[in-house]
This record gives sequence, structure tokens and C-alpha cells, in this order.
Amino acid sequence: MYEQESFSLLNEILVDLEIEFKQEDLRHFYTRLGANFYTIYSLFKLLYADHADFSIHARHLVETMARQYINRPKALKKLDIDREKDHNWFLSQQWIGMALYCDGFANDLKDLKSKLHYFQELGINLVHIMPILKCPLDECDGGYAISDFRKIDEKIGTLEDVTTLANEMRTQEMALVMDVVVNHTSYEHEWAQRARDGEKKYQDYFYLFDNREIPDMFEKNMPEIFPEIAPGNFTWDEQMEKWVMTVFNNYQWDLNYNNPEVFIEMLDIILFWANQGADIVRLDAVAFLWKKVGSTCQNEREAHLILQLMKDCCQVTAPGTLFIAEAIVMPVEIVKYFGEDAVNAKECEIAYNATLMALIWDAVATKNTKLLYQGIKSLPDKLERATWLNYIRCHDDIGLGFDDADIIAVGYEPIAHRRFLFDYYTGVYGDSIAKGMPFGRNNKTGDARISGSLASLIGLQKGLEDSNEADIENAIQHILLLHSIIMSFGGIPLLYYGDEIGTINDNTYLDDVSKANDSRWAHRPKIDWDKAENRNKPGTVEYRIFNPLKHLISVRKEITCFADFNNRVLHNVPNTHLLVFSRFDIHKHGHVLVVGNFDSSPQYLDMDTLNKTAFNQYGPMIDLISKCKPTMFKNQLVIPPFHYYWLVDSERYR
Ligand code: OTU
Repeated sequence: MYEQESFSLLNEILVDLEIEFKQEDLRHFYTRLGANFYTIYSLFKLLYADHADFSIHARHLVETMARQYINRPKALKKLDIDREKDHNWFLSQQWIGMALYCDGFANDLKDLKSKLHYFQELGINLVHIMPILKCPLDECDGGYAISDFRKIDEKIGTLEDVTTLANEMRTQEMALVMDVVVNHTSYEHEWAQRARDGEKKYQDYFYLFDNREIPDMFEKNMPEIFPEIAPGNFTWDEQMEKWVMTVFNNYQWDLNYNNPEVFIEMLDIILFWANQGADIVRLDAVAFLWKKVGSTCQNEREAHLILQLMKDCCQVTAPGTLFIAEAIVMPVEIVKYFGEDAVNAKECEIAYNATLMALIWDAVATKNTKLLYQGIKSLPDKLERATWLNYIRCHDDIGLGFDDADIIAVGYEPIAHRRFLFDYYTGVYGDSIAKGMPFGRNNKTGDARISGSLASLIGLQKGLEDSNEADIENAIQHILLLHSIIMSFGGIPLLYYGDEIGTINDNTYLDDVSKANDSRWAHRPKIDWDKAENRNKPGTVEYRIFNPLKHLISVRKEITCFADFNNRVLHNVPNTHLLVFSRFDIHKHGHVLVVGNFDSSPQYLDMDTLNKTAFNQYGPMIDLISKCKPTMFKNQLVIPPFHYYWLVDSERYR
């Protein structure tokens, strides 16, 4: 869009830039800047108009984008152009992700590079390496308390190791995901240190208060994120004699996005990582970016404007780089992080499907799919050119983030139902086979979350401890069922490292005082590579999980119906133990019927009850996973305990 005011400012800025960057070929940069500048200017103005030095900041913003464009390696500039052409590249069913800690999966970055063959073997081609930057020694929050956004933790490697790894991954056609922790720094970060030393400029980077007056006002509406280990949202700093806003741990200082320089610094860091070869940047805790007295300080409109502005600026410098929104918030709020419009108000292309994750755990505990159906139905539609990260476990706890209205709609009472789930997963309820731990219990609100690895929560750990083969087999089937769902639902499946070989809780964190009070460490394993070798030994648990998973992945990659174009139809079926949906191929009119049984006994599905309006009828079917005909009695499909099918019309299949 052409608009005079913004373009006259841009002209002024460009005159100076041209002098500075004379020899550079800025053609693509200028074209993209021209296309996005009016929006960038408008958003920047919406957020920062009342700053006296508004045009100086605007100039600094454009300069930052230009400088990082010039720094951008040639190969990545070429990739940008390729991806502009193939702009739906990330919606393809070919992508399969895994999230991991570098020093848990491997020893360090070099070692990780030497293990890329493991991903190739399983079929993983998108790898999220969780934060590997410098943190305070014993106060790191699993890497999310960052002391220097450009310095790799010495134990893990160097910046050169990252670029070498990124280059190697690119040649192997793998995508690299890296974090930018946009909401906070650690107290050890240079900005925090200079603020402590009294530099006004850096004190303005954070939320600092001389007394409790404003903090107390904030506290009225702000929930506590880590109520047990870090109660309250402010921490007294002795040196400054000020209260610092610390929403997460008391060593994590919240950045003040009211300050345009904070925005520019963080944009610069995002572009820096895009230039090191991150194909996708995971933006941590995005719901928290804007603080307002009288609000929960989550999901504020300005937080969305900041993300739109980050996206628009990133499109100018590194348009091939995508964003993941890490917003573990209520279902209606999560989808907003895709933005309001795929072109005019885009935010992040990808978001964690925390809703599906929590719903899956509900179905596991209850052995029925009532809430799962209700929750999926309530999931608002997402934008075009947007996709989910579908996951079962990650490095964090499981929050029971369902909508109360959904819980009520299926006949449960919200408090009692959440209590049941919590008791079930912490092994307290009846004959529960789960071995999870409580996390983030809040006595004031009654809220509680759950830690524990997939294998431990689903009963594999108990089965192994009891040497009960039937329980082991059930748990393995269950693990595969859940993966069959995240692989067919629509979006990028994101596996969690260790789950592919059935890794159980690791309680050694209890011996480390810096970790003992945070049960999330139980499911951040150090991979035992001798055990992982068992994946080649028939009969072992590792073999029985790894190989079927590998097969599921390879089958998924072949099924174009599984690409994510909002092409899913959910079937309401009378049997409440089943999850049944169809996925369509928007080009070839083919379709796959996904059926999963969440119960421990066999279930049947009356094929007549399926909504047939969208397709003719179900003739003879074949399961794409086993390549066999499923068991049928007349028109009734039989689904063994914890079993799953990806069914197609056998006529078409040939
Ligand atoms: C994120 O977490 C990270 O994934 C956590 O590992 C960090 O501790 C945290 O940020 C602080 O950097 O912000 O939007 O319930 O789900 O804290 C949600 C805990 C987050 C996490 C929540 C989450």
C-alpha cells in the first residue's frame, strides 16, 4: 500500500542507508520493504507513537533490517526466493519433527551432528533444538533464562558448530528450529547487569518499581506461572533497591516492550538466528509480551501487534524464516497467534496445538473420546497458510487447559474432572497405572499440572516394573495410537526425544539442588545410546516402539491427504471410545478414514453411522499402515484395544 506520510519518512531513511550501504545489492530488500513498509510503520506507530524520538527509532528499525539483510548468507537468500515460490512448503505431510535438548540427545553440537543419521533412520526431518545459549550456572530454567542471546553455552559448543550443523542439515533436506526467548532475559544478561549498575537506558529495558504500589496493583489480576518455585510476579533486587517484574522464575526478568529499543533489539536477535540458518524460530511465551495493570498480562492486543510487527519485519529481511508461537493458553486464544489475516495481519505460521495435546491425555485417562470430540469441535478454524504442531509430550508439564464449557457440555463437573485427571496421572486414583508427578500446584486456585514422560504416564514404566507383558503390550499400543493421531490430524507432528524408544522418567534430577524442585526435569532425559541400540533387537521395548513408529512416519509421508489444508471432517459416531475422522486430498478427491480406539477392549464401528454426504460409500477397505483388510463383520468394523487404522477404499488404492 502507498501512503504519503510513511513513504516520506522511508525516503529520508533510505537516503542515509544508501550512503552507508552503497555497494550492496539491496534489490530484493527494497522490494520487500516497499511492500511491507506501510504496515510496519502503522504498527510501529500504534505501539510507539508517543515516544519523543519516534522517527529516530523508526530509522533504527529499518537500519536493523537492512544490516541483517546484508549479513544474510547467500545460500539463505536463495532459499528465501525458493520459499517465496513454494510458500506452502511447511504444510506438506512430508514434515516430521522432533524436539530435543542438545545435551540430552547428544553430548554437544558436534556430537548431535554426528547423530543426524538417527533422524534419517526414523524419518525425522525437522529438528527443534531447545535453547543452547549461555545461562546462569544453577538458574537456567532448562535454557530459558538467557544471559547472552548470541553466545552458545561453552559446554555445548560454538556459534560455528551451529552454522556447520545448519548447513549439513540443509544439505540433508532437514529443517532446523531454534528458540528466541522473547519475553525475558536472565538477571545475568548485560542489560540486566547495566540496569543494576544504575544505567537509566537499561533500566528502561525492564519493568522496575521503587515500591510495591504498582506491583500490588498488577498482582491483583496476574496469575502465578510457577506458584510453588516462584510465587508472585515481582522480585526485590537488593542492588537496585527496586522490584523487578519476574513473571516466570525470579531470575527471569521480563522485557519491557513499551520501549521501542527493546523491540528492535529482539528483532535483531530473531534475524541473527535466522541468519545462522534457523529455518523456523520458536518464539517463547508470546502470550506474555504486553503487560497492563488490571489485566492478566496475557493475550493482550498489543502482544499480537508486536508479533505482527516482528513478522512483517522478518519478511523483509528473511522471508523464508517461519515463526512458531509458543502460547500455551486457552483454545480460543491460541488460534489468534496465527494472526487475523494471512496477508494483512499475519503473526506466526505455526503454533503448538496445546489443546489437542491436553485432550488426548483426557481420552487416555478416561478411555473415552467425549471431551476430545467436544474440544476438537470447539477448536476455532485457523487461517490459511497456518499449521499446528501436534504433540503428545514436550519438555514442559501438561496443563489441563480445556474450556470449562466443553467439560460441562460432555457431562463432567470442571473442578472434579480436573482433579480426577490430576490424581490419575500422579498415580493416586484407584488402580491408575500412570507414574507422573505434580507440577505447579497452586493452593490458592486449586490449579495443578502434571510432569512425566510419555512412557511413564501411559503405564509402560509400571508394566516394566511389574514385568507384566500384557500391560507392556497395551502401553506400547497406546503409545503408537497417540502417534497415529498426531501424524494424521493435520499439522506437523512433533515427537519428543526419547519417546520413540519408550524412555521412562529419570529421577536423578532429585539429586541436583538446582533442579530438585522442578519435576519437569523428570522428562528431560539423557539418552542411553546402548539402550537405543535395542531398536535393532526384535522383542525389546525399544524395537517394538521404534520400528512401528518409523513405519507410521514413512506411510504418512506418502499420503497427500495428510497435508494440512484444513481438510479434515470429524465423524460423530455412537461409540464413545473411538476417534474417527476423514482427511481429504484437495486435489485428487481421495480420502483417508482415521479410526482410533482409546479403550482397552475391542470396539466396533457401524460404518452406516458415518456421515456419507462427503463421499459415496465405504466399499472394501484397506488399512494403509498394515496394508491388510481390517476385520469386518458385515458393515461393522472391528478395532482391537488401543488400535488405529488409516483406511482407504481398496479399489482406489490399487
Ligand atoms: C515456556 O513455557 C517454556 O517452554 C518453558 O520451558 C519455560 O520455563 C517458560 O516458557 C519460561 O521461559 O510460557 O506460554 O506451564 O507451559 O511456562 C506458555 C509452563 C509458557 C509452561 C509455560 C510456557
